[in-house]
Amino acid sequence: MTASDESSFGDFYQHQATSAPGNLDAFWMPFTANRNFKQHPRLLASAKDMHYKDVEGREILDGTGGLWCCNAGHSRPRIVEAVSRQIATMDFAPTFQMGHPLPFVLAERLAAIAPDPLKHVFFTCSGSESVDTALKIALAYHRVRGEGQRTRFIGREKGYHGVGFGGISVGGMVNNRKFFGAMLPGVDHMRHTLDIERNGFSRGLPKHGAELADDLERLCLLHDPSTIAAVIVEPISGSAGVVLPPEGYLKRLRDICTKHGILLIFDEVITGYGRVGNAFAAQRFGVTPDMMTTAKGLTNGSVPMGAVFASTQIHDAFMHGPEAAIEFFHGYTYSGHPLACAAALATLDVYEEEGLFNKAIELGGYWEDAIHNLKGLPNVVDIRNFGLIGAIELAPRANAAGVRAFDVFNKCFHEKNLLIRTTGDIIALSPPLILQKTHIDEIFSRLAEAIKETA
Ligand code: PXG
Repeated sequence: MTASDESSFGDFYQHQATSAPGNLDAFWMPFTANRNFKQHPRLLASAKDMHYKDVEGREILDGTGGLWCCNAGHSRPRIVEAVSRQIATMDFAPTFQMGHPLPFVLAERLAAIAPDPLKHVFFTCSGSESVDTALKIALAYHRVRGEGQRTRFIGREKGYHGVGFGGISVGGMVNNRKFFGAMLPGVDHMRHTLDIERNGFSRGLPKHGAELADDLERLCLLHDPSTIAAVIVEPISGSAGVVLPPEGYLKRLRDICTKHGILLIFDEVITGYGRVGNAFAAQRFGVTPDMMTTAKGLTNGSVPMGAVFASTQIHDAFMHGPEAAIEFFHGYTYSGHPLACAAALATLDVYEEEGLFNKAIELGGYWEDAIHNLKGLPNVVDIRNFGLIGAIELAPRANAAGVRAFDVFNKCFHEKNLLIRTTGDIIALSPPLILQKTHIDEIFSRLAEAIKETA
């Protein structure tokens, strides 16, 4: 890029920033209060390591890793170079009845960091597609084995599994469901595990609630286990405001699934790639599912990509019948896209070289102490943490749910130069794993000020 290119980009962003709100109208923004945003835009223009810069050049500390995805920090040269090189070499290649080396190389690298026996990888373009892919694999797996009557899925209240029809059906966030009709048939839900009364201000995993896994036994009694294809849960749910699994809960779910021949899917879209220490939460918690859905940190957020990990047993069940026949009628034009593969391979190099899968363990204690220091600030009703994830729950204002946290979010962005994320009245934090203790201090001192200054 030449100097004049750079300045014209600067002008471009400047122009955007000062545009009349009407000019921002064409982009119908996702999961955004569009009219409010367009009155008071928050526009980012560049990013490097732990920081964004907004269109006015103000440096903003990233407390959210973009949207839980930039685990290695922003615009890492190795990833930039890999993607640049790849687009100049081969922009696209089909993976339907054709191939190119990159997705094979990447799948092998991923299989090497995944828990046994999750050694087969199906590529998608997002977390939502990963979830729908895993649900379809589950149905088809049972069918190819002669158990086609297993058609039900079990999700969980407060679950978030993206926005496809499969994902919202097994998901448990009411606003993501209520507008969209009947969704998939044959889905039931377990109760969520958030219990502030018993577990408020827990450090790490909450002590109470492993018995909530027995909801699955009840649903097995209600529907008969032979009708259930799969259970899908996030090891830690993110979007609903960081809901942690009580100690022993995930192991209990695993045992019930195994007992009844039900597949267990961990949706690791936010917990994967080092967010909680180890490559995946499955490893950190010592509980192995039959499939894992991932995205986000896979490419450090740089190029859209998702990956579904399936066990050898699942994969091999499809590899029967005539050799010239397609075994699984599913895939995306961009499954194994060259740019995404190049980005993911470079990302894995950075994770490995910098030991980033250990950071959430190395810094977890410091992070935990720092976030729990916010106890006692005005309106703080709970604090939750695990790995390099944190949540601060605020009391809602009367008749104005979500507004208090949104005010804190705006204050952080505009006045404290800190990017946080809120859902309802919960502040969620998921910083890049490259952060240092000084960044942790900065995040929580700026956030504490914002909470104190917000009525
Ligand atoms: N599963 C889980 C567990 C997720 O967290 C998805 C699936 C869907 O991924 P895609 O790539 O289709 O968006 C997600 C996405 C937030 C937030 O702030 C979380 C997500 C996306 C946007 C915001 O909590 N998670």
